[in-house]
Parts: sequence; structure tokens; C-alpha cells
Amino acid sequence: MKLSRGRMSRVLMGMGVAAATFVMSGVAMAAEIMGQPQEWEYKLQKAATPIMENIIWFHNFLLWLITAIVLFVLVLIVVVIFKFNAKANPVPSKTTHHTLIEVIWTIVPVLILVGISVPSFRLLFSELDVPKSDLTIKATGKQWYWTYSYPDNGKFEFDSLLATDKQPRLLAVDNELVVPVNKVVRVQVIGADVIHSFAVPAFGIKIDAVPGRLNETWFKAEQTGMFYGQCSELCGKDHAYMPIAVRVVTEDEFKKWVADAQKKYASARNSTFASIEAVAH
Ligand SMILES: [Cu+2]
Repeated sequence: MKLSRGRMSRVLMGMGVAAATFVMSGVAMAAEIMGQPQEWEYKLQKAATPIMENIIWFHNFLLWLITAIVLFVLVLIVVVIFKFNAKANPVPSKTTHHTLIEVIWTIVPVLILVGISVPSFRLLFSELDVPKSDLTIKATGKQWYWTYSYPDNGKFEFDSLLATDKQPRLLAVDNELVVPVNKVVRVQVIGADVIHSFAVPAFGIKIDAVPGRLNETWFKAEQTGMFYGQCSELCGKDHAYMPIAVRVVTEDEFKKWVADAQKKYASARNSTFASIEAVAH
């Protein structure tokens, strides 16, 4: 088929517009998806908390540092290969020691490690030091689902099981953990049977749920939406089927949800919390 010049340019323009639309829709889609894995993802999930922002920064910082060191060593190796092979350098030097260079290659790595330790310890500390919290939730890992309790919001609790009829597959649950946005949430984590692990990548939290030991972590979600995680400690045959789904809502929506949840999960209230109070008083 022969195309006139005008027709050709129109076809090309059409293709350009189609390609641009395709790319833009891809960008729009990538921007929308948060709190869950994406296809072809090779980076960390987008941060929804200050801690996760810090983790991503630290990860990238180390990655650049390591890349620079690897390239530097590669250059040295290439120099050795070409400059000091038997053909290029038939009479090798008899040098065995050089005090200055030995001091340098001892001190420089020490300085690099000390430099890494500063942001590393700062990050570890901020992860483990729970700030003054606005509310507490308790996550109990069980074979194979999670139970969430709200001790300071009406003392109700409910089970959260994998929902096979919902999307995203293997991440959606029947009853989501609901928390308010921009609030410091203290998360108490425990195991009821074996060791599980409570992890939400976008929040930058992962903490073991150990029977008989109450672990603590915290997060402050800075945007509303759904955020997913999974049990991250091999806990038995359905380890892969006990996802964590967190719905971050506005303060008003949270209050409404709490009022509804208190009625919906009223039966659980009398069992667990009554026994806790009986022991406490
Ligand atoms: Cu588990």
C-alpha cells in the first residue's frame, strides 16, 4: 500500500497520540495503586508513613553507596588486568608493604561504616520508640487469621479472614482493620498458637507475633486508602492465606465505624475483655 505524505503523517500522529495515551494511562494507574504489590515491581512499595519514607531513603542511600564501592573495585580490577599482566609488566615489582595505603584502606571503610551507622541507628530507634499514641489496637495471630481488638475504643474485637471472593486476590479480607488517618496507632502484637508476624510494607512495619509475649510497634498513616500486608513468619499450612488489610479513614469516618463496630461485634466484648477486667480488678 502506498501512502501519501499527508496520510502518512496523519497515521504517524495517530500512533503518537495512541502511544501517549497508553503511557499516560499507565502512569495514572501506577499513581493510583498504593498499599499493595504491583506487576513488575522491583522497588519497595510506596510509603504511607514517615517511617517507611525513612526506610526507602536509607535503602536508596545504601544502594548508591554500594554501587559506588563496587564500581571503584571494578576499576581497580580492570587496571590490574591491563597494567600488570605478564605481557604488559614482565618484571614485577618486589613491593610487599606500603604503610600509608594500608592505613587508608583501614580507616576509609571504618569511616564509611560509622557514617552508615548514624542514619541506621536513628531509623531503628524511631521504629522501636513508640511516640505518644492516639489509639491502641491489638493484633492476635492465629492459625490462620488475625483477630483485632480495640481496647480504648469500646473494647470490641473481631476476626479478619481471607475473602476469596474479593480483590486483590489473596490480600482482601472479610473484616478490615480500620484506623484513622494522621494518628499515631500503637499496635500490640501477639500469637495465640504459633509464631506469626504482623507486616504492612507501605507502613514500614514488621513485628513477630509470639505466643506469651506482647510485642509493640506503631505507625502513623498519612493518607487514606487500603493498605495490605501478609503474615510474614512461616506458621503452618495456611500461612499464605492470612493477609492483613488496613483501611485508613478520616477521623469522622473512624468514629462512625467504631459506633457501628461496637454493635456489630458486641458479642466478643463480653468474652475476652470481661475476662481481662476480671483479672485486672
Ligand atoms: Cu501466620
